Amino acid sequence: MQSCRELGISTVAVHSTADRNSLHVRYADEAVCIGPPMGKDSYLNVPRILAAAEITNADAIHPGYGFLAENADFAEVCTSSGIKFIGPDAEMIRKMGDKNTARKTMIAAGVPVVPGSSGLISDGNEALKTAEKIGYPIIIKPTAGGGGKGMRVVNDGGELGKAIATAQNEAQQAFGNSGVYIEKFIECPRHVEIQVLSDQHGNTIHLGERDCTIQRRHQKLIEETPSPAIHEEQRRKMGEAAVAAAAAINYEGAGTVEFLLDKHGNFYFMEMNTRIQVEHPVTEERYSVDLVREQIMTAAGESIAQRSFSPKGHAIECRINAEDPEHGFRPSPGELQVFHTPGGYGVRVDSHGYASYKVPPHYDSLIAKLIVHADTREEAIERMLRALDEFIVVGIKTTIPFHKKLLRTEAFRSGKFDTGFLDSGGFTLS
Ligand code: MV4
Repeated sequence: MQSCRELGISTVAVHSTADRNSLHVRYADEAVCIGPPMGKDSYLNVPRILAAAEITNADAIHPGYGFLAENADFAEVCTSSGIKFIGPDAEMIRKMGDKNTARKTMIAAGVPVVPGSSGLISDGNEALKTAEKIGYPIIIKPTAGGGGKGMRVVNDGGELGKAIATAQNEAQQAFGNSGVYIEKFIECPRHVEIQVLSDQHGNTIHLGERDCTIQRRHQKLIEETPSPAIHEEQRRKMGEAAVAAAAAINYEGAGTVEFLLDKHGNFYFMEMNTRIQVEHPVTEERYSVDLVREQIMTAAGESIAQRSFSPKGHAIECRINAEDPEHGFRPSPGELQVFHTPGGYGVRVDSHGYASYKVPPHYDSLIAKLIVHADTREEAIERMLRALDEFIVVGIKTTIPFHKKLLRTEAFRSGKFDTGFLDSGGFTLS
C-alpha cells in the first residue's frame, strides 16, 4: 500500500472479517471483505479474491508473504484472468516448490547442493547405498515440504528403512505427495540467504545476504545483514551462486535463495523462496531500496539493467510477536491497550497495529518488525537495545523482553551461534 501510494498507483485491500481494522485496510484506497476469519474461507479462497479483483477492476495482485504467495495454481489463475500476478510465473513457482526438482535444477545450474540422493527414494536398498556413500547422519526431506516440515534425521542404517517408510506416510498425509529424498545432515549449520531481483529481460542481480540463524522451531526471530559468519570471498561466491540459480529458471521479480553454511564455511543450496520475505526490510535498509517498489516495477516490465545498489552499514530486524516467551511462546492475542513504537535515527517499525487495535487470534502472531540500521554491527545492537526499551506494548505479551535478553548474550554479540542456539534449551527468558 505504501509503495503504491508513492508510485501513484491506487490500491484495493482484501481482508477477512477479523482484519477489518488492520492498517493495511486503512492504508488502501478501497477495501473488499472476502469472508470469515478461517483462511480457507477468505485469504486462501481463490474465487473470492479474483471476484474482488474483477469488481474493482484491478490490473495486478500483490500476493504478500503468506497464504497464496507461493501458490502456483493461484498465479496461473491470475494470469488466465488477465490479472498480473506480481512475482514469477506459475512454472517457476512449481519448479522451486518441489524441493527435489529444485535440487536437480540447481545441480544443473552449477549451484552447490548438499551431497545426497540423485532423486526421490524409490527403493530401500538404493537408499542404504546412498546413505553409506555420503555417510551418517543423513536427513530425509519431503519433496513437497519446505521450512523444516516433515524432516527426519537418521543416524545409522538400521533405522533407515523404517524412517523412510514413516517419512513417506507422513508426507502423503501432510502434502498429498509421498516423495522424499536424502541429504547428508549438516550439523550445527547457519542459515544464510541471498536476496535476488530479476526483470523480464533476463537481468538478475543480488542484494547481498541475510543471516537468519536465530530461529525457534523454524520460526525466525532475528535477521541481520551482513552475516557475522561469512567473509568477502564467501559472500561473492554465494551471491554468484544465487544469481546463477535465479537465471537458470529465467526468474522474475524478488526472490530468496537459502543456503546452509557449515562449520567449515562451505555453503549449500537449501530452498528458493519465490516471494518477498518477512525479513526483506534489513536488505532494504542496507541497500537503500524499496523492494516492494522493485517488485511492482519489474512486474510492469521495467528493466533493472542500468540499476546498481551498494550496501552500507549493518541492519538488524527483531520480530515482535504476540506471544508469551515465558510460557513456550504461546499465542497472546488481544487488545494493544498501549502501543508506543520506537523512533529516532536509524529505527524503523513496520506494523499493521496501533493503540486500541485488537490482535485477532486467527493468524500468525507477528505484530511488528523492528528494524535498525547503523554503521557497524556493534552500533546496530546498541541501537536495537535502545529501540526495544522505547517499545511499549500493554495488553498482550510480546517477544520484546526475549529480544532484550538475547541481544545481551555473549553468543549473540560475538556472532558465534548456530541454528540450534534457541532450540537446544541453553537460552530461555525465565
Ligand atoms: C538441513 C539441515 C541439516 N542438513 N539439511 C530446516 C528448514 C529447511 N529449509 C531445511 N532445514 C534444515 N535442513 C541438511 N542437509 C538442517 C536444517 C535445519 C535448519 C536450517 C536452517 C535454519 C534452522 C534450522 C533448524 C533446524 C534444522
